[in-house]
Amino acid sequence: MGADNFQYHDYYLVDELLTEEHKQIREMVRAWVKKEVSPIVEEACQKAEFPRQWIKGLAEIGAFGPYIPQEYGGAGLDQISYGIIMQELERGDSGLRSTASVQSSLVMYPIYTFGSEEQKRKYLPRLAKGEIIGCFGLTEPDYGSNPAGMITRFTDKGDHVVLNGAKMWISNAPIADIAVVWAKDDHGEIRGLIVERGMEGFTTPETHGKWSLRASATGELVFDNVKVPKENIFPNIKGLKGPLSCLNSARYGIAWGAIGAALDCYDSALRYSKERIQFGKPIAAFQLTQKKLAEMITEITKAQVLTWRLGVLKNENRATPAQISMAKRNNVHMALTIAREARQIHGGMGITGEYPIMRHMMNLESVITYEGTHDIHLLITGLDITGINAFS
Ligand code: TGC
Ligand code: FAD
Repeated sequence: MGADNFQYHDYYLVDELLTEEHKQIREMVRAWVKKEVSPIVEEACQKAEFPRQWIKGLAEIGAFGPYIPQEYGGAGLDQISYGIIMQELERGDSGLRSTASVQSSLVMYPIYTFGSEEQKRKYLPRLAKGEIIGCFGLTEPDYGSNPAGMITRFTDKGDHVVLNGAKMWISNAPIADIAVVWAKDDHGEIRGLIVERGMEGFTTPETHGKWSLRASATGELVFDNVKVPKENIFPNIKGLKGPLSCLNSARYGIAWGAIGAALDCYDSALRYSKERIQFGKPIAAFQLTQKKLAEMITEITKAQVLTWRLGVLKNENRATPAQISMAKRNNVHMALTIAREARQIHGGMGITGEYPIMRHMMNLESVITYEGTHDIHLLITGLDITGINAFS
């Protein structure tokens, strides 16, 4: 990739709604992304490799468990800080943000919220330091949008349980030391368990051939009569609301993150359009180019305001799951549309790794699918406003 000349855009002065601490966090994460991510992300994607050195850096900038209390190793920050971190990481690459959001929202959050004191003390500080990496197993080969139907289950054997089944499309699986797994017990009730790498019968085959999120490791979780100690089961949660609560936190982070990808595409398109001369003029001088750019900054600005407000509600514990769904759906679609338009502005150069556009565009095809597809989030809004369930 060429030099990272990214400039932030804040058309409605949303910065005035942030604290000095928020802005300092943003500068610190942005500087780390410029120094450690931008120079190697293109090659990592081309080779479909997750650069493991990012783990130490992510831990150092506080991207693992930003809002987990300090007594458990987290940074004890507010929800807007968490969002800002996700935005800056996804400005670098959605796969990088994925690694941090899975560790924070899908592994540390459930351990902190549903775990026993022993589980919290055992895992959270090490996850925050990046000494261990976690993943989150909900989706199965036959149950994606409808996780309630999952068939992975465990049987009570006295002091331990025996786990059987498989999870698919799991971010971080190939590099994970632990997996937060959602499975049914003997009564058909969904429970959460912590499965550790090294437990006999537990494997994590990597998923190859992705055209999207290539700098993020994705895999399966396969459980073949895995003996899991009972103390690894979350004591404080039963039912689908357990994993779905974790998704609220991750979807919130994605709503912020998508703005980062959109800003990177817009910024690159704006700069390119002023430099690229056709018909004796910069292409920015043509009305059709200006229409694209003006619509991009309009949509980014709307998303920035929406997401800031969601952050305030989240800080006050008032953000509803449906409000989070609306922001995730809107912002990811906005970012994907902007990536496609930015690709047009870059002409042929837009398909090369010289610019970040095509990489963001391909990544966002996953982001619009995972954590609930675009249409599932629409139906969540539909249910919220009509009271009628249109899922089944
Ligand atoms: P439903 O009957 O509506 O709900 C079952 C129970 O759950 C409660 N609930 C929630 N609780 C907390 N937060 C939410 N967002 C919740 N939504 C529902 C609900 O109140 C009920 O509680 P209770 O006490 O009555 O039992 O469930 P349903 O089976 O009809 O499904 C609803 C649906 C379709 C919306 C849901 O299953 C869904 O969201 N599907 C999408 C699946 C999904 O998002 N999977 C994501 C997998 S993880 C992932 O993609 C990680 S990518 C990570 C990365 O790399 O960044
Ligand atoms: P399906 O559920 O089969 O959906 C296919 C299509 O049907 C979609 O367009 C969907 O909107 C539509 N559809 C389904 N039901 C309805 C309905 N009722 N009404 C209207 N349309 C409907 N999962 C994890 O558990 N952990 C992870 O870490 C994780 N990481 C991922 C990383 C990547 C790169 C990807 C691609 C996925 C990841 N996932 C993960 C899985 C992800 O959450 C699922 O892919 C997603 O929930 C959709 O499930 P599915 O792929 O089975 O699609």
